[in-house]
Amino acid sequence: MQVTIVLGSSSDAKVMKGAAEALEACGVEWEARILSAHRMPDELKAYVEVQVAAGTRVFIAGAGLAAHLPGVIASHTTRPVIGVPIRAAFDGLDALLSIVQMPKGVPVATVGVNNSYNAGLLAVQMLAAGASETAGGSAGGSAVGAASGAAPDAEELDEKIRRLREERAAALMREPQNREVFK
Ligand code: AIR
Repeated sequence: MQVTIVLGSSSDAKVMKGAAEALEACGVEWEARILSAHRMPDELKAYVEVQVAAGTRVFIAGAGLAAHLPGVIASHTTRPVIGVPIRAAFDGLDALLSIVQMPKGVPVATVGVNNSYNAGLLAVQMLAAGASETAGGSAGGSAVGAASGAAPDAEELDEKIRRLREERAAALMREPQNREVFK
């Protein structure tokens, strides 16, 4: 699978579903597992190593409170990690700061509080950027995230991302305008 999603608790599942939805919309393979950085540190390290060996190119990790999960994953791999701060207390500010304030040398890309959908999209964009160097579309429309682990086609991924944005814009255009906005 191209993308691995890790949740700090089953209580994060509802919020983290958005990441899977974005990946599904782009046809990217994903796998998810619940592993707490604090409650299951050894299992987490082992899982990260297994997933990297299995071909994971990007990790998405969501956690609330003292949200160290994305940072700990980043400490165990050089694959990019996208952190999703989850609102469990303090409007999610505790989780946001825990995720975004990584020390120099171990970066974590951070999306907005509860915005797991954006984490999924960002992962697809990372795959597309990597694919343009490796596959460069030369595979001629190969399946996105093929089970073989082949690099996804960059143009195909870009097209899917653009289509999703256009769908959102079109939905906004259908919303009431002018005085209707406040009704
Ligand atoms: N969490 C779990 N282990 C370490 C942390 N920071 C987070 C989970 C969840 C919150 O703690 O990601 O958002 C509450 O978890 P629970 O399991 O008590 O519901």
